[in-house]
Amino acid sequence: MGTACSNHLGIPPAKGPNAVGCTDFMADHTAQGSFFRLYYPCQPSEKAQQPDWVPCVEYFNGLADFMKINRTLSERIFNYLFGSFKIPAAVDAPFKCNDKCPVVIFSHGLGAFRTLYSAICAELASRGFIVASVEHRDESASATYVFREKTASEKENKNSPKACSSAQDHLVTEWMYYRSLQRGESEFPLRNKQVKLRADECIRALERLTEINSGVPVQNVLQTQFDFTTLQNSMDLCRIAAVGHSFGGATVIEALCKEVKFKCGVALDSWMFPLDDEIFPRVKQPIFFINSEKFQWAGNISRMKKLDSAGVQRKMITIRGTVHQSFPDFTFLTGNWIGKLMKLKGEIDPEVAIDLCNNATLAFLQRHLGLQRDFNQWDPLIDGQDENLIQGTNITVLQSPM
Ligand code: 8U6
Repeated sequence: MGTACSNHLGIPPAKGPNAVGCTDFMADHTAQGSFFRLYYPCQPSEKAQQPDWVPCVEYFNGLADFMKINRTLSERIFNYLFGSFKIPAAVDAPFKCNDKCPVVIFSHGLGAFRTLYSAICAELASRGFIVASVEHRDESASATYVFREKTASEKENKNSPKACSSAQDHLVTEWMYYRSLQRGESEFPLRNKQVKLRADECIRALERLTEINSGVPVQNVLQTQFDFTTLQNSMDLCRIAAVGHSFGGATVIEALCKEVKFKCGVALDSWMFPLDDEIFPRVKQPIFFINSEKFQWAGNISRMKKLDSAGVQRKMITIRGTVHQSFPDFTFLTGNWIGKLMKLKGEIDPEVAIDLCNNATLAFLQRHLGLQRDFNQWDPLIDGQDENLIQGTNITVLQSPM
């Protein structure tokens, strides 16, 4: 990949006490399997290698499709501008076991994929969480891949095409790209079907983690150097949360409804449209809505407020000067002019915004997972107490009778 003019730009390193390791996991190899990037506390090391932020060009092609721009040109531009960024974590570094780690399942937005939220996921891992950032196979990711068995002729042919990641010899990569809405197709049925698939994928990721924790041998289709058996008995499976952005925020709510093992959820600038109205009264776990200033509208907020009920903690804050894309990593990787033009940046310093988001998230997770840590230092953020926060929302909602 190219070398970019990226001197001062980059994904901010995590601020917690642990070094962060990062690996990829896939089981089984089909679209019905589970695929996630795992962030975890690791042993510190001088010579640690950092993983590529965007693992291969197919993801840039997918982003071009999602943005409805020409692939050939954009592949070069994307690769030049963004192709050499690294994630602030160490590839396949050895796991550091201290106490049992609480677990977070992370769900990405429409047209995104598993690697684009590393500033959030790495921060949680540096604070002691094991974080699985799922890559969804519901055709809402810009790009993702599965494997299929080689045909007889492919088995004879020795020079197999260059793959994004190495898998077993008998498998070949098959790419799966974003599916946009067809002409005349109504959106709700598609998004509603997708949000259910997405929730199932979050639950499946949790099942794979549970197996890894119990020491059941689970085969990683990807050939990484990370030894998953070192994660045996490392997880606190009574302390599991779901976190997601945009479509991933809706996924969090659907997943909480379907699986009570999720003890709480954090929905970042959630897009509520994909959800059935029936699920709002059925979700019993605490939910924290962290919104951007620019993205929200009355209809979306009123659906969030439908989750309010007596006896359950539902919190909402808005980060001043943020836009919808203040949560994915792209916000750190362009200059101010381009960033604002492309709506990747708002008025606020993106690092200040992500710190508020991460610290408020940590305080909420401590409160509702019952952690014994120092994240309660950020309790005021949950109630919007900061000059860059608004308690609740900046949107005026005419509350309709429920
Ligand atoms: C502009 C999401 C770029 C860019 C993303 C815009 C986006 C981008 C990279 C793709 C998807 N950050 N998902 C210039 N809009 C690079 C250069 O990569 C985030 C990013 C990011 S999302 C989202 C969902 C829908 C839409 C926009 C973002 O959930 O934040 C529409 C029209 O659907």
